[in-house]
Amino acid sequence: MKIQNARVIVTCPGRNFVTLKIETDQGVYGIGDATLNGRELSVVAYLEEHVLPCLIGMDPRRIEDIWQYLYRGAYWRRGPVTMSAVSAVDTALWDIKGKMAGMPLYQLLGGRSRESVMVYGHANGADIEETIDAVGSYIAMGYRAIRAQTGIPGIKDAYGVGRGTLFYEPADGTLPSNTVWDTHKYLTHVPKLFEKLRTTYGFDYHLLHDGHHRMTPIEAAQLGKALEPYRLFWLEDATPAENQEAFRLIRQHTTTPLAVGEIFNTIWDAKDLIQNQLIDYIRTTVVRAGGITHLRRIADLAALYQVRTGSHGATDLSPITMGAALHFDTWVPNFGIQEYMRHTEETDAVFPHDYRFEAGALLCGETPGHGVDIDENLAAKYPYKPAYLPVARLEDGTMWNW
Ligand code: GCO
Ligand code: MG
Repeated sequence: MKIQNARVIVTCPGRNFVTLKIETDQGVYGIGDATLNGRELSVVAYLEEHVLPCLIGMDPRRIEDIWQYLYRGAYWRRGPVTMSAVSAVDTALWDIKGKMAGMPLYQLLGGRSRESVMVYGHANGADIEETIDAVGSYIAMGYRAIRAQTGIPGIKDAYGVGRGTLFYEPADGTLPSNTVWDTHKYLTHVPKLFEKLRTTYGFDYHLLHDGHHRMTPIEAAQLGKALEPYRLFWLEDATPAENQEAFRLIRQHTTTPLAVGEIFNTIWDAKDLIQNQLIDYIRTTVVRAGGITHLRRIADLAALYQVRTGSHGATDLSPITMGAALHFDTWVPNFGIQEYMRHTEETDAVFPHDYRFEAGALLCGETPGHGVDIDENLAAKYPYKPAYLPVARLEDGTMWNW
């Protein structure tokens, strides 16, 4: 069996998605997500110029060997562009293997560990009252876990608050837009949101919050401590994790569970965090961290230290990543939760899939492979449009983390 053809499809049904399609000499094909928000075309070039020519003629059944070939063989390891490309190849090959075996992906991984995958949705509002209402509407939709973000008085365009509620995710403009940040104002305001949420809805629902890399370790420690009475499921990206040791300081001061890793590419980004038990949830996902093959290694390391998974599932990852992640989640023994920011109807139409939402959970389907396809004719109707995430500056103009 040989890889006969491999090509990249770029489509923008509301936002940009990069898809790799690998075709075999036996008529079976597989698809993988290669989307890197705001840097999409760099992965297209990496795949087209440097990866796809090597794949032609290879045996698509040799997933592990091809992974090692692309990782070790490149000499230049890791990094978001490389690893998004490796992930796309790996995901497409697992899709092919599933189709060849006539089995859904989770069966190939070792079978079902749970009946459904608990997800969390995104509730946000311009102020506390709006966020409270948004959480209420997620509860009405059946969610059992909800991430809550709110606008902060005195901060224009705070992270996590924006146009529309269900499909929120800012990536607009041909150049990044500017936002302003002030951690002092944020730290004063956010505990009030969670106090109000618990008074309104009680403790039967899981609440989550994303700090989006804005705080220093000691500020994150203060927030974690202030939120303890409201028993969060997790506080995410409390501080940037380039220095994994930074989490030790947060950990020393608070029992609020910590999650990090949506921007990690490999097990090395998470190794110290996991081995020193500095986090509770690891957020790596299929498209960012080397596909199913590498994600499994990260999850297995995490399991040794009672760290659970909580895969990134924002709308800048295509339904292919969501589909593959759900098979992974259905199998992985140390599953925690799965993020689920809904894709728009246009996106869902371009990527027909068999997963479905039910009672606060997602269920992967039984279609062989990962269960997600691409309608290429429809995809062609939505050409690529440059779109960037915003940037953030402090009030005095200093560049900060968005
Ligand atoms: C999350 C995230 C995302 C990111 C986005 C960047 O927790 O869902 O932080 O919303 O901002 O994926 O492209
Ligand atoms: Mg996040």
